[in-house]
Amino acid sequence: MKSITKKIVLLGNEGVGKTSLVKRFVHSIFNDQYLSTIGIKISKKTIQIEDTEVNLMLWDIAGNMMSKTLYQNYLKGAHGVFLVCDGTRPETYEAVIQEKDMHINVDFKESIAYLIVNKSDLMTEIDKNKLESSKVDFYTSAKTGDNVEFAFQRMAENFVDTNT
Ligand SMILES: Nc1nc2c(ncn2[C@@H]2O[C@H](COP(=O)(O)OP(=O)(O)OP(=O)(O)O)[C@@H](O)[C@H]2O)c(=O)[nH]1
Ligand SMILES: [Mg+2]
Repeated sequence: MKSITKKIVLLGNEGVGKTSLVKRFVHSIFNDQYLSTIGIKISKKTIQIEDTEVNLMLWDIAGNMMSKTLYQNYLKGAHGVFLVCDGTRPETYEAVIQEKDMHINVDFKESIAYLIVNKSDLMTEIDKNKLESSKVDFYTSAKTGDNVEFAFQRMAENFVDTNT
């Protein structure tokens, strides 16, 4: 079997659920407690797509790092970027839209960037109407697990050349 290794970075403000998404995807667990990430945490999960083993290196970057220039370094060599916001906090959505349009799509053009609106389990119709749905790639809930595996799977599929 073919084996490839890809780096995926998760970005977004504090408390939007980046660590929770990784834990849900990698370990199938969820915790209501909020333990802010310090710096960066790297996790690994291997999934199989067709005849390819895809090793995903997941770089979970603390939200409070986003204001610091140091965090640019962590993006280097990223094959994929998940920009994560909290669907109940519009300011976190504005922040990732800005980050995606002004920075990721400009300085990291070669990486695939997806926008995730997390905490869909808490979202009301009013919350949904505040977001421009055309800019959203996935609505997820790390709590219920809704769409989480699907989002990572979709990302991984980009890395696999299905013609070979
Ligand atoms: N209801 C609900 N709560 C969530 C969801 N995802 C995360 N949370 C909660 O939101 C809080 C923050 O989650 P984290 O995963 O720690 O957020 P983070 O983005 O890693 O935060 P930083 O590490 O500070 O950048 C925790 O209390 C989680 O339990 C979700 O989909 N639904
Ligand atoms: Mg975290």
